[in-house]
Amino acid sequence: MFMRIDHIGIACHDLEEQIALFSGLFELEVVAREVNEEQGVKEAMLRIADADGGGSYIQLLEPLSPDSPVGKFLAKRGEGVHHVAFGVPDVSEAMSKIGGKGVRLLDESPRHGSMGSQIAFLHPKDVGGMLTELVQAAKS
Ligand code: V0V
Ligand code: CO
Repeated sequence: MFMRIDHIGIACHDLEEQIALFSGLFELEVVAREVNEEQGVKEAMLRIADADGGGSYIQLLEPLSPDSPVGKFLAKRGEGVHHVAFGVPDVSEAMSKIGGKGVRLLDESPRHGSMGSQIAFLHPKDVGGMLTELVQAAKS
């Protein structure tokens, strides 16, 4: 079902500061930036690898407000790993397969994600405490 780790999402207070840290430490290039109002984030993707069907990235996330998912996470746990996103060939199919095993889906249908992807989240309490995102990359 999973083809790769698409990205690791990291919550931070200041996106520009965190981009400077990660790109400086690991020599990663910022390949996309977006404000996603629906998800309540300002985010940047730092490329690790390219591949047919989707690459892999670090996603840096700054909340747009304190009551957004990332804002609440920062208040409760501070900066750090927020979610792990797996690349799937078909997000709707993955949602129904995994949902059929009793895992709570946080989205009824796929939503817009970074770089034109289709995304959906699984409840962390049903996945060993890990907020899990499914990603169907945009067709290139
Ligand atoms: C909360 N919990 C987490 C967690 N966030 N556990 C692991 N990782 C996280 N990131 C735990 C929390 O400690 C609580 O456990 C419990 O889940 C309920 O959390 P809560 O603080 O009461 O907060 P809720 O219920 O209001 O929200 C939690 C969920 C929410 C996960 C349901 O954050 C959500 O719907 N997230 C999906 C959307 C999202 O995260 N979007 C931002 C990324 P205890 O304390 O009761 O034991 S956007 C993105 O990645 C994009 C655009 C992209 O990739 O393209
Ligand atoms: Co993400």
